[in-house]
Amino acid sequence: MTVSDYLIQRLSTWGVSRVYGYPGDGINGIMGALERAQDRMRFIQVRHEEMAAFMACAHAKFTGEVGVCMATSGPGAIHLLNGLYDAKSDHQSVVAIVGQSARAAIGGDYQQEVDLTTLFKDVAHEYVHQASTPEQIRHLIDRAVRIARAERTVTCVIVPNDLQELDAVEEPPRKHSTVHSGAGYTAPRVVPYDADLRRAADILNAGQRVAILVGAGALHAADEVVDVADVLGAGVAKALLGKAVLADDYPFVTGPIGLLGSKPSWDLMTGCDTLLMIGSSFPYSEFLPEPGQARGIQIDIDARMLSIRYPMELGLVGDSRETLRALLPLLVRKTDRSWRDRIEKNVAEWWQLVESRAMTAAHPINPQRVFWELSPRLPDDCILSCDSGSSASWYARDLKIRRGMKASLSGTLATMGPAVPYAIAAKFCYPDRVAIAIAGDGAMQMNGLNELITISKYWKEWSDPRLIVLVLNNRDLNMVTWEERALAGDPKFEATQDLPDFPYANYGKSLGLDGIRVDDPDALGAAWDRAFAADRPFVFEAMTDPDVPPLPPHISLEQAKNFTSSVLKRDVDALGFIKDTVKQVTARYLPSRK
Ligand SMILES: Cc1ncc(C[n+]2csc(CCOP(=O)(O)OP(=O)(O)O)c2C)c(N)n1
Ligand SMILES: [Mg+2]
Repeated sequence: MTVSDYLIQRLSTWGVSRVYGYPGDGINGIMGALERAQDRMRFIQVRHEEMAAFMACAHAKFTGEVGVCMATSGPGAIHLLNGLYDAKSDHQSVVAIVGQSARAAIGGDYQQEVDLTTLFKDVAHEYVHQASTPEQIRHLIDRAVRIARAERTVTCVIVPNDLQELDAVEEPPRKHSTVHSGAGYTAPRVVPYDADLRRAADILNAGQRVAILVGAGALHAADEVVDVADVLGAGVAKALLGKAVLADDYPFVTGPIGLLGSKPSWDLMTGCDTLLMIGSSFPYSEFLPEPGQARGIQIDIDARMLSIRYPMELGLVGDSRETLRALLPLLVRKTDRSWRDRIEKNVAEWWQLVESRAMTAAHPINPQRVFWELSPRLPDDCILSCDSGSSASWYARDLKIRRGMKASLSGTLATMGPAVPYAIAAKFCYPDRVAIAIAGDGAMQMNGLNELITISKYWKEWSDPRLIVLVLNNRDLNMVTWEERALAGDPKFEATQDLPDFPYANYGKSLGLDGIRVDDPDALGAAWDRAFAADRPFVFEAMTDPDVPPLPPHISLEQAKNFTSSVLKRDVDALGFIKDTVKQVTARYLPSRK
């Protein structure tokens, strides 16, 4: 058995059965071991190492297990970085295993030699080590996996290529200066002390207008959030990564918050006197209550994330489900339901507004309509992934998620590129569930198109072959175009923003997938039906209008003035914009803090 065989064996001992990666001579030894271990370990070949890191991240997000990615030394390792930062930023357990030049060459500016310990020192700062002897492999793997799981973070093991071929040492000799590690991790039950739960209950019981904000840390606590919201007569807003915490058909769920948020979430936060934040690090404080307006309580498994967005009166370190369960018996049911009634009325009005916006004519297709038609057609247990761009606004606002679905995106890093690789990882984790990737044309041109090749390589092995890639073909880096208009008051700069057209659906077909290009809004419903009835992955290309503003409901008057003046004065798309979307930019669309 070689060091590489043992490394793979140790990963299997930890329950890892799939790695996402790309080969190279810096990891030839490990690739050889993978060939010998095919019955236990599956290698998923991507087009670019960043995609392997995205997939490992999505694997962790969708399964709760550790995700593992592999890359060769030098360029391969460097390519992993953005995907690893995505995982780190969203607190996902990912282990990266990368090659390195031979031990004898290190320090010699050797071919493909990069100081990888330093390169990964930020993204994997909780644990990054380079092996120099076979005895280390056991504890390097044990510690990398355990620390990634326990700290919900990224770790990295660097293995020089000559070391990979040496004889394995499974059990270091029992003598001075050796390390004797074991495998296995059990998550603890983390609940605050009773006295602190009581303090939290006192604050919540004293409040008359309670707002709840949930994030990814509450994904396993749906029932408890519903019960607490019911007792407290509260509304619940969802940070982007917490979209799947609660179904959108609850009348008290105000939906997304922030730049991609909803009006009822804005009203919830500006009107509350008590804020209960659960498992979220939602970054934009200006969408939370003003400091002093509300008494704040936060529950998070990680003390580092407490009281950084709002000065909380009480921060509780705890698992969201366990903590809410322990809190519930201490809460007194609010008899005055007027706050809750107001929230529910706002939510009902909001959904009408969302629908009417979706049905507003645009050229050729209003992107909101694409999502509006999709929502009722979503299969019960589908898995959604979304990219960064205007697509994320419509995903956040228009898509009605239901119980049993999973959904994720790059929440904190907000990088372009994850939608398609996340969906591919979802298909490997749950081959019997439909995956839907939602991406802009910019994201497709950046990397999604290449990953269609990965889909074409693997789809026949999935028990349900359906993976739908929705492409919003607006020939624009639209989210940024709108940010420039609204936030900076600048007109669209075509040199930076315009994208070339590309036949996404036809390209998918050329790869043996199915697809359709839709440019008629009334054809959307039938097109979705076709995509869901397909016997293979499907590229759904919607020709969407870049002049529909994906901007937030809270835009201040100053920003509104900026954008209207830029649009009016200099913007080449201004005429189309004014003609087609002036209906949407109404006073209702632009509430400002009084
Ligand atoms: C790697 C990376 N580069 C740049 C950005 C900045 N950015 C955010 S959204 C966006 C536009 C995305 O365009 P597209 O994919 O076409 O989606 P659209 O907004 O047009 O729907 C850009 C450039 C980013 N978030 N990540
Ligand atoms: Mg675009």
